Amino acid sequence: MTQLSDDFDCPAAVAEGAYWLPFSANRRMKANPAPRIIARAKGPFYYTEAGEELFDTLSGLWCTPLGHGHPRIVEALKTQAETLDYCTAFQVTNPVTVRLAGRIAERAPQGLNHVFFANSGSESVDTALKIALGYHRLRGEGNRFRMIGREKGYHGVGFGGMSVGGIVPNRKMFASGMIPGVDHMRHTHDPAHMAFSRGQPTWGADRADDLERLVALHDASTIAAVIVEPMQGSSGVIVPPVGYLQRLREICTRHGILLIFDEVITGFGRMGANFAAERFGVTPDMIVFAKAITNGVVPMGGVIVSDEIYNTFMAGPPNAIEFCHGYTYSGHPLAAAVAHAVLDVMEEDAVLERVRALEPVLEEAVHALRGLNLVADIRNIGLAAAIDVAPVDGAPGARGLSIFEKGLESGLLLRCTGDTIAFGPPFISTPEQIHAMVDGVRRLIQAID
Ligand code: PXG
Ligand code: PLP
Repeated sequence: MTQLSDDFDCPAAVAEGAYWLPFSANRRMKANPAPRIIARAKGPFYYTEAGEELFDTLSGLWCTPLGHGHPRIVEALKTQAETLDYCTAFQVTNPVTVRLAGRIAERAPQGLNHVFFANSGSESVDTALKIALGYHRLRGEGNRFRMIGREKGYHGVGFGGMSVGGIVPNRKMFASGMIPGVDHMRHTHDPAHMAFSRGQPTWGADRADDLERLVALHDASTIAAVIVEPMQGSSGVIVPPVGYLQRLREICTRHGILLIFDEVITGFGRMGANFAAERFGVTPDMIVFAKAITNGVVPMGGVIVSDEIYNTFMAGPPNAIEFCHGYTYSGHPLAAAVAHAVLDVMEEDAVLERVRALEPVLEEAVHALRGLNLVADIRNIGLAAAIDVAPVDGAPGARGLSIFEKGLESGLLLRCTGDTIAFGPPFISTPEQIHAMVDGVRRLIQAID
């Protein structure tokens, strides 16, 4: 099966450096590559070249919730590759992709009925921002060009996404390339008021009033859209306070500002619902999705837009291209076929019910670490949780890195950003696997205390 000869020395090749890893400490990895080279995966486990089994604590990068090597998905991929492996996306289409748009719209909140496909979260975010600009321009409100993001937000790495994003290391190197007119609301994480919250914190809804402050500063007539992750994933599972998203929705509606939910992590089950919009009872004007829609098997992302937005674009001259935007691989048939299999599995195996049943298991497990010396905060919602480990004075991130590396030696592939450990276990995890994952992390934290 493999195209690699048996004598390919992967650790040596990594150390040599032809491959530049994304978002990675390349030199640290090159110093000791072997434990980090994954050879295969099955269900909720990875296996290293050396044969070590690693529990996939973040479902890939939040993208493989149905586990690896799912037979239904593999079958769909093979069949589609034999039937239609690629289809031009501009001016023609194919039934697999068309049907998928309908199935996604059926699962989206009422009124969000139109899907534009891209191939990653980053592309999908930039697509949503461009739709917002186009929408206002078509309505004769071209002065609405500002985008409002939020501190600690992650919206990918495109120029638009990094500009509305609020993660400092992702911004500072590229500060000169930020798109103009972006401002940021404050984030909602304040341990003084909400440490060790289970589910939604009760404090913090009025952080949404920050949007009113920015509207007063810039004037609503200059603001196109507000983009937020309903639950901030990358910056460590920051859960929206009760009433916060509702208040954002009210303010946006009052001022004619589009509300975009970036559901790249929360979409397709992570919150125990198809979308966080449903879980939190707030309907945005656009939903950005990616990741879980294809279980990570083939890249796909997209934007679900309201009838109002779609109809605004569809009102021009009948033969005109309404939206001069799209990707060579938009709506790729292999990705679409895989997405159908994902939606089939989610329905037939009652996956959302399973996530809802696992939510209290994960909640109990992680909050049991409260009281450990180094644990500063614990948060959870849906099948997502995070633990903040107190940083070493003068060396932020050192404990996180140490926990990550020790995890590899004890059967856990962990996601540590800074000193925060995030958990997004596969939906197919057993309660025992979730307890074992958290117990493993308990031992790792105790070991560095
Ligand atoms: N929006 C959100 C909310 C995301 O979480 C993106 C956009 C960008 O998607 P792409 O497919 O372009 O990477 C993301 C991606 C982590 C982690 O450790 C999270 C992401 C990616 C990698 C790691 O939490 N989110
Ligand atoms: N660069 C060049 C030279 C291209 O021809 C294209 C697409 O035709 C792109 C970039 C964009 O690639 P994609 O459509 O895969 O985003």
